Amino acid sequence: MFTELSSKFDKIFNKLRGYARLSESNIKEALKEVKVALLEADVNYKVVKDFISSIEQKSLGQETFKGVKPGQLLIKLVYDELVELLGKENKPLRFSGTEPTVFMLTGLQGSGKTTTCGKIAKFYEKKGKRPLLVAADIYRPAAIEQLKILGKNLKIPTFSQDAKPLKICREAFEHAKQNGFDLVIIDTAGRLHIDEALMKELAEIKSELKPQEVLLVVDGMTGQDAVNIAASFEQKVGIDGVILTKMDGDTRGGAALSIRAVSGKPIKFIGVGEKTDALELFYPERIASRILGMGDVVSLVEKAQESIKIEEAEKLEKKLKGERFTLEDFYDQLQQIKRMGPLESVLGMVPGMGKFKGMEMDEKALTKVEAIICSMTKKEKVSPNIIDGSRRKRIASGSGTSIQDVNKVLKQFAMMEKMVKNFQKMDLKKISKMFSLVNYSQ
Ligand SMILES: Nc1nc2c(ncn2[C@@H]2O[C@H](COP(=O)(O)OP(=O)(O)OP(=O)(O)O)[C@@H](O)[C@H]2O)c(=O)[nH]1
Ligand SMILES: [Mg+2]
Repeated sequence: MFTELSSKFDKIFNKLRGYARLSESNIKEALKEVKVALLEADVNYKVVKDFISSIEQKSLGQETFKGVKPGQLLIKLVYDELVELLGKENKPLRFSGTEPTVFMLTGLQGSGKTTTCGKIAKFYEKKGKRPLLVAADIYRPAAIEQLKILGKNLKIPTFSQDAKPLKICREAFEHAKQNGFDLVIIDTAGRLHIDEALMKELAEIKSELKPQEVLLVVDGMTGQDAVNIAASFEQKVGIDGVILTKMDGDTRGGAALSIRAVSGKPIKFIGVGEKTDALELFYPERIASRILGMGDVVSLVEKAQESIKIEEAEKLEKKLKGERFTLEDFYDQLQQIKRMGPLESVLGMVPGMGKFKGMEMDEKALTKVEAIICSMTKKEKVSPNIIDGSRRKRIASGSGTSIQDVNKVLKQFAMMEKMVKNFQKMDLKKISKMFSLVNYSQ
């Protein structure tokens, strides 16, 4: 399932995995490749366009987290968007409260209606239902026989009659009521293309039997054509959901990824083989993981997103509550702020911090700061004012930097210290909230 798309995604994201930072052009490039991969998988063009622009927007203001590389974060964004596209969550089939429940399966010829009727019957029998299969395809020779054989193999009763489909369905419903069946599954006739007479017949059965679910069975290999099929059936009959079959084959993914977004109809089940138990409830999250093949990365990012807020809030709170603010803390704080988002925008929120505007906060600069701080003695880290000219020279040579670099760090530290003092005067809750560290209103 989705093997081609999966391996393309794998290639695209593997390139990003190693990067410590991602530039805008890295992201753009990767998203362009994602776009091509989706189009090649025959996903509807408009769906692809919206998909990419949504990720682009979200990736702009994205925070980074401890232990999570930007490439991994982008994978998570793509994953979230896939889940959204696939319909977020599984929508269970509806059941009637008192009378027998009716499911009606419709679709083009050979899409897998009859097979899926059997699968669904088995699926719900296992859950304690008493299903009755109804043979309402009187047009294709041997169609009734096919359902009967299927029912016999599954040990599930089949209802058939030498009559028109509407009458068969009506009688089947009565039969179910009389004989304690609580689930009526109607197998309707296939059509090669959208055929007015047959559509009318389906609409009649629907309005008479009032099924809890009218399900459109679509061959998963159809690609984005599935969208047109769904639109026709919706217009002429009205459908509640979609079942995609033959997903075990080498489907490109176009049908699965387009149909929900364009038709608004949820995918409820997928058929994954010819055997009668080859039916799965459709879970968008599982499918997105399968497509991306990166469940590990997704859960890593999710975990980091959860833990970071609590952990950082506790740390910051402790510092602000009165412990001495040292140069080591300074280093920690710089990294924290870096993770919170673009430095300029964070500092822009702090009164009197305009001086920091435009300050570069790249990985290299941080490494320098770290080296400089590491070359100081413990005493110096706590009271940097004792660092005189000769010590500055020693620290510079010890850290492989220049005296100017050391001076710069000490100056930045002094500013940071002032900022912390400002913080201490402010309400702690407000500060944490400002950095979105904890939501105190919860
Ligand atoms: N591999 C695979 N084959 C499937 C799946 N579902 C159905 N098929 C096969 O698709 C073919 C057509 O299935 P049917 O159930 O007869 O399709 P139908 O929609 O009832 O066809 P008509 O009654 O002619 O309109 C059969 O050979 C099935 O075994 C599936 O999920 N995976
Ligand atoms: Mg059939």
